[in-house]
Amino acid sequence: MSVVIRSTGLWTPEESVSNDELVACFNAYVEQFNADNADAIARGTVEPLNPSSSAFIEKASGIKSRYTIDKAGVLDVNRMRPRVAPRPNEALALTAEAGVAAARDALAAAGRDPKDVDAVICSATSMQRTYPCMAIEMQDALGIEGFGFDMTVACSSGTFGIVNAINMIETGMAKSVLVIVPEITTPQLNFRDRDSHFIFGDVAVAMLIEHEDVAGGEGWRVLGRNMMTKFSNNIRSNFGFLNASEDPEPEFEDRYFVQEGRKVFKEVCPMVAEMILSDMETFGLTPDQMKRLWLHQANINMNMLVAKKVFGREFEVEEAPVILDEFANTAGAGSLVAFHRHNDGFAAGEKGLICSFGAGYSAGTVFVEKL
Ligand code: CO8
Repeated sequence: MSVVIRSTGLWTPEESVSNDELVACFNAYVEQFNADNADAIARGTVEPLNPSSSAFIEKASGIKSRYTIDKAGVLDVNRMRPRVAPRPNEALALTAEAGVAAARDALAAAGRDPKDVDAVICSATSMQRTYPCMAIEMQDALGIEGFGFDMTVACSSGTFGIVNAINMIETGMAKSVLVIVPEITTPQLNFRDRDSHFIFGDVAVAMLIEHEDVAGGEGWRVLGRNMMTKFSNNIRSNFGFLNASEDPEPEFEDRYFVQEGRKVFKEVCPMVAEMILSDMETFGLTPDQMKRLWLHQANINMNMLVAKKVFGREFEVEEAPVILDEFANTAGAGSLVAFHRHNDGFAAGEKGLICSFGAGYSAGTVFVEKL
């Protein structure tokens, strides 16, 4: 194969929320709810809410903090959602701004001019709007010619975006493609839901994918890639364009992220480990050749399980790096951010795997080798 991951770029919001800050707000909400509903709770007609805990969050998920586009709104007990100022159509959209910053970082890392890029793929869990495409707005802001389009595959948005870029380069449609993954997740999260209020954070990551002919011997050669999907309702959001026409309009809770976390854990881990091992066989690779696994970042315990099954042994933390502590789950961006942050120390020829998994279910693999 003659396709190369040439460089990566990252954008993070300025503000971060610690578990303790998030839990203090959640617990203040619980106290207020239980006080407001004391009579109904005493009559048994309303269930009391239970408090959250930082210790639970860290142990169950590995998350210690998360970036957000608006800390004050998230931590305001009377609001508990980020505050987003509407922008005029003439201004760059919020998610486009995040994506453009990550893309500029990736271009600078490779010393590339926007004119060197042929196409932009914006791939993320949710798009800020349906049209015009976010990718086309970012393409325009960056000054890239050619074309752009949006795509979405929840947590596998990043890897599926990379695979699309690889396919376009292999078929000769493009020599250089920017994959941009702006994951602004906190507005999609119900911060009043104890089971999930801690899970997500905001970030944007970008990857410049090039034909080896123009990559100048730098970057990571793609050795193989695969995509897999299997329908499941265990991670779902019913947010969509039909909401406004539904009578009655769906409740707040139904438009946001909900999951059966335990079921996801049990079903996805074996599915992904099997996929990785089978893909390795297909591409003539073996687990002992994998110096590092940049896995999807939803839950540290999931990653430990998947990595142990893949390696077939105990492993060191740097062999399957975790960014959950700082970023939390960043949906489709997670495995790409892990790669961005932890791809040091590779000699030419050493190999690794970028792998995502999540809602859909969906899973994607991209095997790479350092040039
Ligand atoms: N504080 C304290 N205790 C709690 C809390 C809390 N916040 N929440 C639950 N508990 C309690 C429960 O009540 C339960 O108590 P009991 O045993 O008395 O019933 C106990 O803790 C254990 O609860 P769980 O069994 O639910 O806890 P788990 O150990 O399973 O951990 C997790 C919960 C962390 C959710 C875990 O199941 C998990 O991470 N599973 C995998 C989830 C996953 O990978 N999901 C992928 C989602 S990401 C994705 O696909 C992208 C979708 C698009 C996102 C779009 C952006 C928003």
